[in-house]
Amino acid sequence: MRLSRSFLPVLRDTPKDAEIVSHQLMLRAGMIRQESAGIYAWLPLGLKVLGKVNQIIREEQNRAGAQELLMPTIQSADLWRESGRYDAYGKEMLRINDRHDREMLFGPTNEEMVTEIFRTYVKSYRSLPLNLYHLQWKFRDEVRPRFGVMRSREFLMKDAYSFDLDAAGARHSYNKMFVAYLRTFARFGLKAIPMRADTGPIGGDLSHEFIILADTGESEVFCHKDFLDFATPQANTNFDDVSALQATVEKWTSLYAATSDMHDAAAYGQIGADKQVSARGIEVGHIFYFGTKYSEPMKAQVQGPDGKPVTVHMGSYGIGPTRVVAAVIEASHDANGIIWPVPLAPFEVGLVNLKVGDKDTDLVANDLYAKLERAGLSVLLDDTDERAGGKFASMDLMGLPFQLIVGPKGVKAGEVEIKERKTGERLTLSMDAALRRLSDLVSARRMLA
Ligand code: 5CA
Repeated sequence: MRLSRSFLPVLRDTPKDAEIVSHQLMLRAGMIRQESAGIYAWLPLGLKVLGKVNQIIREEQNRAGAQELLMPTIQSADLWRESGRYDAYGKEMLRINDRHDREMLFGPTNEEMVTEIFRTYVKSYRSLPLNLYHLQWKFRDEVRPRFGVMRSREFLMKDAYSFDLDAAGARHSYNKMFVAYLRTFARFGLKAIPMRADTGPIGGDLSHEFIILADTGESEVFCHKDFLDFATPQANTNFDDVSALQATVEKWTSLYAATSDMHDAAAYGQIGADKQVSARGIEVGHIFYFGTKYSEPMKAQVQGPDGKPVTVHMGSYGIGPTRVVAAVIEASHDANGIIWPVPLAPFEVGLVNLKVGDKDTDLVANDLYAKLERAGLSVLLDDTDERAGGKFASMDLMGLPFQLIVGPKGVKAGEVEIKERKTGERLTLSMDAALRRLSDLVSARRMLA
C-alpha cells in the first residue's frame, strides 16, 4: 500500500478526552473514530488489525471443532421472553420497535437465538456434541462506556455456544474452549490467565475469565506468579482426548488466580510472598457452563440413546476482538507509539522513502516495494513528501514491526537500513541482503504459538 494514496489520518497531538494509552494511540494512529458515546467507526488501519484478530480466533475455534455461522444483530423480544431474560436484562439492553410495533432488540449476546436454531434442527444425541460460533456486533448500553473500544457500547464479540447430552460431555466442551483460548491469546502475544469468575446475567456455576495483566485494567486481580511461565498448549493438541485436555485445564487452574469479586484473601495468603502477584487486569475472554438454564425453558431436547428426550447441557464462550486490539496496545507500546507483534500488524514492513522526487532514491524504494510484496510481505510505502522526522514519527506511532529506510546517501553507497520497532536495533545492509533479512525476520515471527 502506498501512503500517498491511503486514508490513514494520523494525529500529532494526544486527544484530550482519551484517558488510557491504548485509546490515545488508536485515535492518534487513525485506527478508530468515535461516532457517538461508546460507538466507534473502524478506519482502514484499525480494521486491518481487527481482521487479523478475527482470523486467529477463527483458526483456533475451528481447530477445537467449533463451526462458524452468522446470526443477526437484531433479535425478537419474544425469543427473550421464552428464557425469561427480556425483563431481567434491564437497561443495558437496547430495545427497538419496528413499524408494526413489534418489540425487537439489538442483541447483547445470543444464547436464546442459538438455542432456538439448535432446537429447530437437532433432534438426536448422534448430532452431539455441537459447538456453533459467530463474530458479530453486540450492543450493551453500558452506564459508563469508557477507554475507547475497551468498554464500548457497540463492540464485536466472538461468541460460541456448545450443546452436549450431559454434564460430563459439557465439561469436555468447556475444556476445549478453555484450551483454544489459551492458544488464541498466546498468538496475540498476550499472557492471559484464567481466573474463576462470577457469572452475572449469563448465569451458571462454572466460569472463567481470561485476564491479561495491565496497569490500566478495570479489575483488581490476584494470582500466583508461576502462571506467567506456563507453556501454551501446542498446535497439535488433540481436542478429542478427554483426559489430556482435562489435565491441561487442571494445570491451568491449579494455582491461585481470582478477580476481586471472587478473591479469597486467606487462600491468597498461603502463597509465598515472592510468588504473589497483585495487579490490575483486562478481561479479554469469558467462558461459562450453565447446564440447562436456557435449554430447559426453551425446550431444547434431543432423543437420547434410550429413545427418551434429554434436555441438552450448554455453555457459552466469549472473546471481545475489539477490546483485544486495545488490550494488545496496552501490553505492547512505548513513548513513541504502538509496537505490533507481527501476527497482528496492519503491515509487516514500513518502507520509508526519505527523499521522494530524487530519481535514484525513488527507483530503489519502488524496486524494494515490488520485491517485498512479491516475497509475500505486507508493506506500507511512505511515498509522501513529508520531512524525514515526521515520517519516522508516523511509522513509530503506527507500530509496524520493521522499518526499511531508503535515503539518497545510502542509495549512493548501495545500502539501506532496517530498524526493528520493538528493540530500536538498526542494521545497514545492501538492498539484496536487506530483502533476505526482512523475509527471514518476518516469517520467523508470523506464528507466535
Ligand atoms: N454470552 C457470553 C459468552 S459468549 C457473554 O456475553 N460473555 S461476556 O459478557 O463476558 O462477554 C464476552 C466478552 O466480550 C468479554 O470477555 C469481553 O472481552 C467482551 N466485552 C464485553 N463487554 C464489552 C464492552 N462493553 N466493550 C468491549 N468488549 C466487551
